[in-house]
Amino acid sequence: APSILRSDYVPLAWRIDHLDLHFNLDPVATIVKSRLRCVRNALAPAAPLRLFGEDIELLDLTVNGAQPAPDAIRRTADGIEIALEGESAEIEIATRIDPSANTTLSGLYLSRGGFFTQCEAEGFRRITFFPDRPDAMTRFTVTLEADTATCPVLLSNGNLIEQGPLDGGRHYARWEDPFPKPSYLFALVAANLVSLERRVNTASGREVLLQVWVEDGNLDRAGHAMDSLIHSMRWDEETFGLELDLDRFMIVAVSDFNMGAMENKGLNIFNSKYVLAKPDTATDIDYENIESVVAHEYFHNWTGNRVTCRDWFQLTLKEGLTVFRDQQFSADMLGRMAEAGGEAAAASARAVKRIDDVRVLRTAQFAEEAGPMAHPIRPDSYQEINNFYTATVYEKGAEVIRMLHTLLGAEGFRNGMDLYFSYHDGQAVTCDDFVDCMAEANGRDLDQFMRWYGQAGTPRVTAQGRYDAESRSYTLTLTQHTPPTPGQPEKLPLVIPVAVGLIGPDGADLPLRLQADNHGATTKLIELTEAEQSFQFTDLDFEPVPSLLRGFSAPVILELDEDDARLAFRMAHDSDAFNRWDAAQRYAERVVLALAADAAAGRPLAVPAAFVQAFRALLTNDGLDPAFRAQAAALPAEAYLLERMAVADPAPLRAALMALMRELGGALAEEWLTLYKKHEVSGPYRYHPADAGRRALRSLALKYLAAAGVGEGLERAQAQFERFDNMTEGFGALAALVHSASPAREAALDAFHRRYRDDALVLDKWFALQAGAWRWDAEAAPVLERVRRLMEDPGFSTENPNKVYALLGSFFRANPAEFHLPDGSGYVFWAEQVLALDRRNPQVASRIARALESWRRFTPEIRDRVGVQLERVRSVTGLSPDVAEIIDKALG
Ligand code: HT7
Ligand code: ZN
Repeated sequence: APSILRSDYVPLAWRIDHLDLHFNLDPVATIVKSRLRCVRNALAPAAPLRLFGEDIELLDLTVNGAQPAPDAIRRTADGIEIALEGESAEIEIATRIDPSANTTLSGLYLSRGGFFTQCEAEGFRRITFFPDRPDAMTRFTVTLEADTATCPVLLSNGNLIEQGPLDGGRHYARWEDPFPKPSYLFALVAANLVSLERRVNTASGREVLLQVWVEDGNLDRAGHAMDSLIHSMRWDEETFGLELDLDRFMIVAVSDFNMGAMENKGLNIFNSKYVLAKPDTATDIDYENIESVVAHEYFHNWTGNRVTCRDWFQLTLKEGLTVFRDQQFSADMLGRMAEAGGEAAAASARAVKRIDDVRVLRTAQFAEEAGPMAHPIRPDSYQEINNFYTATVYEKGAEVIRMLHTLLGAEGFRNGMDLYFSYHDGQAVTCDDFVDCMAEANGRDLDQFMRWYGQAGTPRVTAQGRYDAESRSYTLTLTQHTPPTPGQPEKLPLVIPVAVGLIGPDGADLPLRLQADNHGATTKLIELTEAEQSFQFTDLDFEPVPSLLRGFSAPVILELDEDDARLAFRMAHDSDAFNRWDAAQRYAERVVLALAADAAAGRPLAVPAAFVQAFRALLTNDGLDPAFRAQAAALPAEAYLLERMAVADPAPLRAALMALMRELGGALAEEWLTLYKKHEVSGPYRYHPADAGRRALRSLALKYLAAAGVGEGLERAQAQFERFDNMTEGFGALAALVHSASPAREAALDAFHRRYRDDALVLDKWFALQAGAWRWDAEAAPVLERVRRLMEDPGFSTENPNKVYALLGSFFRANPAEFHLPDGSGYVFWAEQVLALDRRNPQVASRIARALESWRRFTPEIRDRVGVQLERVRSVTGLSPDVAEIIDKALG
């Protein structure tokens, strides 16, 4: 497919200042009538009106009430062009669509008998012909007509202005959205739903109606989403002075959805996974995810909807900024909840959130940037925009915004945001517009900073320190280098904020005096702007241990030459919780990779005693919050470790991880059991970081004990599984049993299935757990056999994205050793599944296809086998542009 280039942007020749939409909803033949008021854009080159349309049938089209002359209208590959005269025109269009045949879940589709839409990025053109691009801002009026019995609830964006019965058992509702918006923010829902409602006042005293719409029977699972929405509203008022601008705000849960959720104006549509929660079906992590996704979509109302993107290359303008906002919100919420346990508990809860966010970045985004899909947070080209809702655009984009926040300070950042809204409210703008506001509000030149938007690749920062006893000074020399990425051989130096601390021999932070200033703080922000720079710290009586990039102050790989003793020292003393965790991860990574090398060479695997010692010290340090200890004692993700291997080789890596878990479980069995007993949570379940931290540490203890086959550990897991009253503990115990050689694991899986077979979201956990399972029992069959069998389970369906991600996604992404079995069976299965999925739902197929994009990093044996399957997929005719782009780039 041809590439679309950022440099090809041309403004719209015609603006649509109003759109009147009328839907006669029918599962197989929905008629959509639209009336567009078009106005010539004097600032753009003259051109015909360009309307996009895809997979829809044109029934009728008039211009100013008449049939257009045949030569005034032209069908194009992606729609219609209409030559218009004068300064304005009214176009009326009728189209027919078949929602029942729409398996892509983009445009108008059916889910469990209801009608739902998903229009970002280019789904609106699958509903009617329209200038379906984000800079076409239009006022919408929408009328919905549907069968009253099957679709008693009719929703769209904005305010409900009229509703009533119609003949033939049908009814209608008319909605008006007072704010101009691009078509990607349009939504409708016509279904049989019930709502949880709250009326609250905004900061300025306006009463607004909040609704969470779910299927009947799920109202008892809607409360947490509602609370999260109210908390989000308050936070945006307090933090950014941003208020809800509508009288009504709705969240709707749907079971079939390609992504997490969608910020349609006033009518957010959510994957039910990010709405529904009650203690016996949702884990602490589910609760946390719901809070952050509800917040994310709500925050888009300002960062995305009121100010939107000029074109899709600017996607990070709304996504990076909104992810940063949801991360800050969650950190504040967790910190606030934890405050009851004191200031240190609050700080620790925030640090744990930061660690979670960085884990995602380092695992998913670093890998993306090291592979054939590498792109800057603002890409220069794409073939299929749906492939660019990536970890780079979202997570690295959020890190870039975070760096602005760090460099400008909270107040400077807020001033920049205020200016952004004052200049651009109601507009579709670019990333430059945003950074310009930050620069202007702070009187700061951010030209060099803009390179973060255009350069792909994870920068490497190396550090070298030299202590001079005579001058009592310490010189830190930092260098930066960004490796080449596809299409970008050369990189320029970036602005990299590096938060630095220096630790004294007793483990306490030293006051920092940088030459030419005298602050004496213990963490100092330095700005690395050149390829190499030195910074001198003075008044130091000893050689310090540097603690760099505190809080992960920039999205870079920090290359440090630290020996084991120094890592153990920082594990024990670094006052920065993030860096303390990072020291533990670095040490664990070093140990695992050395064990993997031993496994590959057929040498015996022996875990260094010094590591076990450092690990024990951290684990048993009761001064540290349990949630933090659970983070620090969890080994780095397997996918991350594969990236860190010079040549990715899943089998020896898995052998190394198993050996290390067995050793840590067995050697520290007493410690794990003590921790398990000591951190029991009493009282009814509540979603709270203090309780969640205790549960996380106990689940981890069970996991290590079960891995090592410690009898008492397995008994405790079994007992916890038999008597749980919340899903976090139930699933934690089940996961421990499944990740063991214990024969009890199959019975536990069966019992869980019997109990939850009719609960789709819980069943997803059951699928994911088995697809990601390790073979602790050497006699067990390959996991692929189980995955194939589970595809036959009545609860599984390839038509539901959550099921596909849970079973197939977990197998391909979370189980590298089983996916990459030497017989190549995993790749044949992968190709079969990608091709089958692509015929129904290209977006889902493309996500699954991406599991093999980094294949060139693997061993020659693996590369040979994967290459054959990639070629097999490429050779199939009728491949979607989504999958074709991934395969072309992978093979490229
Ligand atoms: N802005 C939303 C993106 C989204 C999406 C994109 C492509 C295909 C389907 C989709 N569903 C939602 C989600 C968000 O970032 O808030
Ligand atoms: Zn978003």
